[in-house]
Amino acid sequence: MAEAWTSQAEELERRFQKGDTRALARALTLVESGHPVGQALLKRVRGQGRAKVVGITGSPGAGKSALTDRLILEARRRGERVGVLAVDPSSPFTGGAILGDRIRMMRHHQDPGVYIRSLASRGALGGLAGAAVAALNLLEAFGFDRIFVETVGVGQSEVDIARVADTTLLVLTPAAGDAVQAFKAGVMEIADLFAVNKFDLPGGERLIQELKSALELSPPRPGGWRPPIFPTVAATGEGVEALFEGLEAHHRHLLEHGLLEAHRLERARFEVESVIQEWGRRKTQGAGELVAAVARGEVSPEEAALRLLGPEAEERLA
Ligand SMILES: Nc1nc2c(ncn2[C@@H]2O[C@H](COP(=O)(O)OP(=O)(O)OP(=O)(O)O)[C@@H](O)[C@H]2O)c(=O)[nH]1
Ligand SMILES: [Mg+2]
Repeated sequence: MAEAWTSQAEELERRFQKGDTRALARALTLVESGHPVGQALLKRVRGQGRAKVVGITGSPGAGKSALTDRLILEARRRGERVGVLAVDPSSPFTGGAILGDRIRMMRHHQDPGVYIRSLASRGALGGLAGAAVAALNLLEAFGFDRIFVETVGVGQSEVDIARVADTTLLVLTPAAGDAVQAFKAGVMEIADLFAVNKFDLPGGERLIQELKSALELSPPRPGGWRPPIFPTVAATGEGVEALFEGLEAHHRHLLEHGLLEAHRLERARFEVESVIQEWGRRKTQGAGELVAAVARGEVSPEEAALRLLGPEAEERLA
């Protein structure tokens, strides 16, 4: 069995390295399901390639996919090869969003310089799953110049995406409640840039003013970066070129201040934490007796955790 896997992995890697997108698709499926062949491939190609990774987050229906679609066009105009990950795209508000994403981004399907993938994976605590970051690493190793990662900003996922991406774009709309959402502790701070999308609707100017005042009060960013605000109409593409320039400016800022490496370290830290969390959850599910002993006060939670994940636990994790 193991031998069959090895040769499968070798064949897949050969095609992957040649730039075969079907091999990429297969690899993503294997990685997402945690299959050993996927893990083996990822281990070998990891660290190849260097993409500008842009996280795009915001409340459901803010226009993240429509804006991503426009940003892809802009990136292509500049000759970049683009990978897109839409993580957990189904939203309770817009419903059927995976289909919506497909339709919105359909025009790129004939373009060999664009690869779009939806992932229906969510982490244990509602944040970004480790599998999504593994998929991102695969896309990067495949050699894309730019990777957009769209996540719905509900709960933990917008904070997670900021740990994983180099540049985080928060998409807001003039719609009631959106500004309140943005002002929630933690969300303002994660955005490197803001897009006030649906600027064709009333209330856009006011939202920009509110954001500006809030930003003046927020703590300074590394290297003195001040998050810019871009009005956009994703439906028509208005403002998207300026927004793209903003993404580029942030990337240059990261380079000039030596901050890119810090972002990569943070992504790796996030991945290790995700693995610990996932293993912990899996092991704890199968440890009813031990958990009961903790409940009775016979074993401390720390002792239990050590028994489940300590040195002897490694072989039992397989
Ligand atoms: N008026 C207006 N409508 C827009 C604009 N951008 C997007 N929309 C519409 O807003 C709706 C949601 O757009 P999406 O791009 O699917 O939004 P999303 O943020 O990706 O949504 P989820 O992935 O479901 O969270 C669609 O009906 C779009 O046509 C805009 O600039 N102006
Ligand atoms: Mg979407």
